Amino acid sequence: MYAQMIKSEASTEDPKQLKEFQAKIDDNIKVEPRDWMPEGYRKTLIRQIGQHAHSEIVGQLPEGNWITRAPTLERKMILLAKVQDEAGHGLYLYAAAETLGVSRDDLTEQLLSGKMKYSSIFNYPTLNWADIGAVGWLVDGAAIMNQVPLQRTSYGPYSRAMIRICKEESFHQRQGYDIMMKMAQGTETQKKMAQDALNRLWYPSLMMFGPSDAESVHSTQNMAWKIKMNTNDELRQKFVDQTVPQAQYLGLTIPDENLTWNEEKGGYDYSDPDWSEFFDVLKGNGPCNVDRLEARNKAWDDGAWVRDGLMAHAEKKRAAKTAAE
Ligand code: BYC
Repeated sequence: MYAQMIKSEASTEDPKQLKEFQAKIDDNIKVEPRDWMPEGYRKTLIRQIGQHAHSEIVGQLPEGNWITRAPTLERKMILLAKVQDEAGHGLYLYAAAETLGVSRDDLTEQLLSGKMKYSSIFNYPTLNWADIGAVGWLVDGAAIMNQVPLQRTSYGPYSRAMIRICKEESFHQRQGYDIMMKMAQGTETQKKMAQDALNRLWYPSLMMFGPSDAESVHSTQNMAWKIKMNTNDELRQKFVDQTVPQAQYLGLTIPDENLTWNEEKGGYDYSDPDWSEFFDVLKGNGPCNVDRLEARNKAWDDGAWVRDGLMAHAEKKRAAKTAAE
């Protein structure tokens, strides 16, 4: 009986179709919404794109927190534009996920109930203005490192969304670095704030790339399907190598005593983040997990009247159209 069950599950997908699908991926032909795809491919994409969309939406919270307290009108306008961009990124990504047969309401419900994840980084607080600089520099910097290769990902709608998103992310990273420059070249207190922000956000930024390759559950299959283009450790290494000279230029110190240039590998040796902290944050125990979900739930409840109004308007229009026919 059990053997039969396994057999019937395994036989639900035609080996010939699976082989043709893999050949298409290997030839770098994009998979489009109406094409046949293995169920595992579809589910994985919904998970990854959904998590990514939620990250963009929740990612507005730590920065939005500082819009009213930005130090100048110019900084306020820039931050406002950046946070609005993140909302737009969330929308492109939800739209890409919807092409896989999941509804946006479904995804939202899973975020609000805590069933679906968003990036661990957004469970850390932004305590002062220097943190806004460090978020733009490090968090958007890490996001770009991960997302530039995703422009070549195998699923067409995701890949096209990533092209648009990456254009905006590089502006985000530069605005963060610009804030850090001002702080690092400012008064002693400002420089201390910049260093303190780097100290607190460095390891959480390294965690954004996911667990080490040895611990990564999905990497092997997702790389074969080209849903993911690099391993977590490859991207983390590239991020460290890119960021160290940027910190040196700012006159700031990366909080890692083991950081040394390794001539042989052509990259820096660095200390791993505390992985027990990472897994704890994923379980919901980070400094801001509860606040973030409460804020999203409140926004959803507060927006009920808008959704009701839109539905009532659509219903009225439909009724008027039917009456006229
Ligand atoms: N946070 O097998 P693995 C942004 C989970 S930037 C939370 O390696 P995978 C933004 C993973 O989901 C951030 N969870 O997984 C920037 C899996 O758990 P489940 C968004 C994480 O998927 C600035 C488990 O750990 N970017 O939005 O192959 C401003 C095992 O990991 C994290 C993206 O989402 C994490 N850091 O690789 C505003 C990019 N890392 O689901 C907004 C697209 C791992 O099995 N995503 N997990 O329970 C990816 O490239 C991949 O999903 C990851 C993880 C590299 C993140």
